[in-house]
Amino acid sequence: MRLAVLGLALVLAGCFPREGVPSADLEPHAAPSREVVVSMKDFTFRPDTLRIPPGTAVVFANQGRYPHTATESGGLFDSGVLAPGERFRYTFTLPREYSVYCKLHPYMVLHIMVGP
Ligand SMILES: [Cu+2]
Repeated sequence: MRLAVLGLALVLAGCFPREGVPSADLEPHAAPSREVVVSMKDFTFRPDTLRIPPGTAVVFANQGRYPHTATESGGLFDSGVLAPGERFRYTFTLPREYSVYCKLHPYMVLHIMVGP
């Protein structure tokens, strides 16, 4: 029991800034960043529908065994060919609906709704 209390105290102590080191004031206006991973595997985007707040970064991760692309249908972005294991990241800022597909397998489609 005493060890557990000591452990907790150490964990709590680690949460407080060290003397002389600025902490939370470094970036007072920075919004918390958010990231969502979409996997490209078995010829589908997973998940295939996303609802995210503006400012969210989506990481398209090819976790399959074949190359894929993450291409926005309106030409906003195109990952180029992603080999297995490669990733592409895009931050969605404008609130609207987006359609992302794979150029190599156009039946692979992902719908993204950016909004509150
Ligand atoms: Cu593909």
